[in-house]
Amino acid sequence: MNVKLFFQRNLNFGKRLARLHHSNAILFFVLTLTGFILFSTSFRSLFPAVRVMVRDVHIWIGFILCLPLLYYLPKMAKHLSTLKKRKQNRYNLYLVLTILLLLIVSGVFLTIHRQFPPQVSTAALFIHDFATWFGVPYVLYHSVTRSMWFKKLEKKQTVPSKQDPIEIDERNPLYTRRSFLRMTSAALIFLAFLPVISRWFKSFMPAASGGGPALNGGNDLKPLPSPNASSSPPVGGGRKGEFRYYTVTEIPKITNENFRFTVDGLVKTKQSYNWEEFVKMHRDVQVSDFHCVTGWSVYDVTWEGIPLKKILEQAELKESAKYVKFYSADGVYTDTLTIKQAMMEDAMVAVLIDGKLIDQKNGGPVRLIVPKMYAYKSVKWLSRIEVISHSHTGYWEERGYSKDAWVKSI
Ligand SMILES: Nc1nc2c(c(=O)[nH]1)N[C@H]1C(S)=C(S)[C@@H](COP(=O)(O)O)O[C@H]1N2
Ligand SMILES: [Mo]
Repeated sequence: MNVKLFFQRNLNFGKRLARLHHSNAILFFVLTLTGFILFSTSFRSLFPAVRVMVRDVHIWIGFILCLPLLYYLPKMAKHLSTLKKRKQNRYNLYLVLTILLLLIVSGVFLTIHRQFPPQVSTAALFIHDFATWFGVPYVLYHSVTRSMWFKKLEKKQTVPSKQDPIEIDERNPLYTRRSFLRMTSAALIFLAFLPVISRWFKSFMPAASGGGPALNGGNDLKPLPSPNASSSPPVGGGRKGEFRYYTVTEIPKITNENFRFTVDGLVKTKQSYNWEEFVKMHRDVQVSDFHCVTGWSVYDVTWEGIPLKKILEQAELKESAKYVKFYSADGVYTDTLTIKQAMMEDAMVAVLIDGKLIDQKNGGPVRLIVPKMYAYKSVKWLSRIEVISHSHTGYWEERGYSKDAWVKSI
């Protein structure tokens, strides 16, 4: 082939790749941004109304990002042939493609995770997180070190003259300046991500708590309930996985003064307990899994508390009773179950987790758990149960979450 033509073609090919690379970079940036927003717990309370929209945008951009990739893949062999002598660039390419593939495949599974038992989303979320914590800093490093600004910084004062070809070897000051700048950027980016990455790693370590006296969990209540024998040590062997603590308000602090637990509405005998009375109620122990609809789960949690069924039976439902509405002491969060759902054996007003008083940030001292449903049904800082005749739309359902909260079982 004509040599000139060959170079001409390769040049065009290169230009097209560069353009592709550019649009991908923008999409990747928006994906990273929406991804962090979804991951952030403070965003839930700041802009709860747009949470579901941000999720959909994230998913759609993920799909759109597949298009340039599909366009690129058939041309990959050709691209690789232009990188024959550039080992570094080739490795970079393999690494970026692997990260993208992991993110896309796990992202697809996270999008449709409700079709599968929770173990699928546990695995998919792990891969999605892993690829993010390694991929995003890497891509960031890549874009910083290849930016015009950085290139200028590298060449500052060291370029002898425009005509001289720059020889890069270990004795050239440009080389040391360059590696110094690159190492510094790598270190800075790594440091910036260290807190999240280490927190993520820690979430896979066994819970540090174990043994010792029951703590007050951040709230201020006396007396502390003494755990059942099967609760401490927990029959479930201790929970596996970490909760991601969510709230849509300031975390309420519960004390003997402000604690109230009431059951009212369409019941024959209204119930109202202060803390001293509440801790005297008979509690059962159960081991169950806890699933958030965003994909994370905590397995084998040993809960101790009062079965919801018992509480409702004690209050005696009126004929007109159809739904049960749950109120949080945060003053904002609510959700509902039908009477039939509320009568499920494992729906529980929980007080202890793995033999300890439930942490304040975990919804303590008293939270609802509905193991067969996604945890947005499990109202934290539960303070009131109202039996009603009309349906009520819960906090997150009001903001786009599905009314069907059932978790698919194996
Ligand atoms: N009061 C209140 N209850 C709540 C929430 C909340 O924000 N406020 N979030 C729900 C959601 S979506 C989940 S996944 C679980 C999270 O429980 P955790 O924060 O103890 O992990 O609580 C549920 N109950
Ligand atoms: Mo959730």
